[in-house]
Amino acid sequence: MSENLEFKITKLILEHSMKDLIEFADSDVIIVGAGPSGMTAAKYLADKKLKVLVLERKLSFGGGIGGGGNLMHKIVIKSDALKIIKDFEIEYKKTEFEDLYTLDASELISKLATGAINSGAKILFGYSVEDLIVREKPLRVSGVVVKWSAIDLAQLHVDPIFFTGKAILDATGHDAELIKILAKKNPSFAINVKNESSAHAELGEKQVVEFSGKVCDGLYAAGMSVATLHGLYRMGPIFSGMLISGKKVAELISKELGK
Ligand code: 48F
Repeated sequence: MSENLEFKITKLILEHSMKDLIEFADSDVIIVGAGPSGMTAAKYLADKKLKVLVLERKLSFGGGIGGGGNLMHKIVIKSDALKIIKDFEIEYKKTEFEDLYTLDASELISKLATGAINSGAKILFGYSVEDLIVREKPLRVSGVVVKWSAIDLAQLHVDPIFFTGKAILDATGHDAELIKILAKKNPSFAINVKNESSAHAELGEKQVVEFSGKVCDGLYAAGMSVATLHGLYRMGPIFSGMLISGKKVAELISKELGK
C-alpha cells in the first residue's frame, strides 16, 4: 500500500465516510433540517439511544437562527424554554420584561449542535432531501430520497440514493418541504397544506407547539413546517416554540418507537 500522505488522507476520508453512511443509511429516526427544531429533536431522540441521522442541505448548522432578528445577533426566548436552554448549557440573560430572555444566536447554534452530537446524533451537511419513500398497506412514509446538494446546484441529471428510517421528521422550516412533496405526489395520504399565516407572536408560539406531532404514519413535523402545514401564525425571532416543538416531537417519536 502506498505510503504517501495524500493517499492516506483520501483512504481515511473514503473509508470512514462510507462506514458512517452505510451505518446511518438505515436509521431509527431521520431528521431533515439542522435548524432549531431539528437539532433539539435530535438531542432528545439520541438521549434515548435511538440511531438519529440529521440531513442538512447547507454546509452549516442553524437554519434561521444565525440571522437573529433582522441580522442583529440576539434572539428572544420565553421562560417555558429555559429547561431546554439549560439542558444544552446555553447562557441567557434576564430582561426588564417578565418572562422574556435574550441569548446570542451564535451560541444557540453551536450549543444546539454540540448537544445533539454529544448525545450521539449524526449530522451530515450537503445532503438535500428531494422525495420520500412510501409504502402502501399499511400506508406510511418509510424513508427519504437524497442527493448531495452540490448535484442540485450544478443542475446535473443524477439519480438519488435512499435512506430508510422508522420515523422521518420534517424540520425543514417555513417551506415544509417533505410535507409538501408528500401532499403533491401522494393523494392517498390526503394531506392538505394550509400555508403559514401572518405574524402574531403570542399565538404563533403557542400554536406551533400545540400542533407539532404526527403528519401520517412514519412522518412527523416540528418547527415552522408545522405552521405551514396547519396555517398557523408566524412568530419571528422568538425561538421558544421551535425548541419546545422539537422536544415535544422527540418525546412522541421515542414513545412510538418504544423508548
Ligand atoms: O428554517 P429552519 O431554522 O427551521 P425551524 O427549525 O426554525 C425556524 C426558525 O429558524 C425561524 C422562525 C422561528 O422563529 O421563524 O425561521 O423550523 O431550518 C430548516 C433547515 O432545514 C434545511 C435548511 O437548509 C435549514 O437549515 N432544509 C430545508 N429543506 C431541506 C433542508 C431539504 N429538502 N433537505 C435538507 N435540508
